[in-house]
Amino acid sequence: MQSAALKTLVIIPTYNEADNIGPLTEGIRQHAPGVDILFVDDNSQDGTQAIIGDLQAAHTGRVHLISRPGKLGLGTAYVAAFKWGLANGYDVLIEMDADHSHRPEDLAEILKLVPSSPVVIGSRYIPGGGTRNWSRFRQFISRGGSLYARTILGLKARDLTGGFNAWHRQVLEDIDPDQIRSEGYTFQVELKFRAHLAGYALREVPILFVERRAGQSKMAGSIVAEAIYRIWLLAAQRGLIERQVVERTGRNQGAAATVRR
Ligand SMILES: Nc1nc2c(ncn2[C@@H]2O[C@H](COP(=O)(O)OP(=O)(O)OP(=O)(O)O)[C@@H](O)[C@H]2O)c(=O)[nH]1
Ligand SMILES: [Mg+2]
Repeated sequence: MQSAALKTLVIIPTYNEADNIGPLTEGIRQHAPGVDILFVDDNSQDGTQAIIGDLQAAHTGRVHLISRPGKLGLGTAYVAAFKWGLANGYDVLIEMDADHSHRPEDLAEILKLVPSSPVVIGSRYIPGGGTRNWSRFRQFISRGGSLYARTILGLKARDLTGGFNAWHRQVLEDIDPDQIRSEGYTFQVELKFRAHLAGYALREVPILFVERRAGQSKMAGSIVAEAIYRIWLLAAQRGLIERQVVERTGRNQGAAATVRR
């Protein structure tokens, strides 16, 4: 299938990203003119929603907004957006951060692989990928986090915690993200773990992750501690998740792997 034929939605959760979303939208329109954009805003207090309103007026029918009453977290923002995208007939749903950490030029590279790959992961940790403006400590935490999750969960992909990923609608229908209870970085790990258990190959594309230009970082030590515990919880739930996948798809994992590559 040609990528032009695939109706594609880029999902961008926002919490106080007023300075970022205008330039980001322009960058996406330039590098990936075929995609629509869905913002999920959690009642930002810095005027983010007013700017989204301006963007909607400037790009009629191509920019959408889910407005939630308060800061409800990234995981539930993505779940709400996935449901909206599936209900509105999108074939491909892509996660992307608002703070310029994820570059529109890398979105274009991800889109090239989307027609042939049901799951495409933007990866900092394969050749050609990387991070810019990150402290050694932050790099250590992120690399260590992916290695830790890979080892415990038995996944081959190198960048498990990243949130710049593309999903064919069938994958999301098979893995039912609504079942996910993980938050923070583990939400991204659990999406990939579920897709793997459903038999999908996790195809990685190199990306350059750039530290946020504007706005406030929300990284905290408690997030790391939570991730360490939640990966073990996920490993313990492997059997349960496999049963959920079999119930939803009517096929076992081996059969799924054969069907889905
Ligand atoms: N809707 C919504 N968006 C959120 C929430 N928390 C973070 N975001 C957005 O999710 C994206 C990723 O969050 P970031 O805070 O950039 O997370 P990070 O990149 O891991 O860490 P820093 O950039 O260092 O803060 C950004 O676009 C945020 O605005 C939330 O609770 N709700
Ligand atoms: Mg960020």
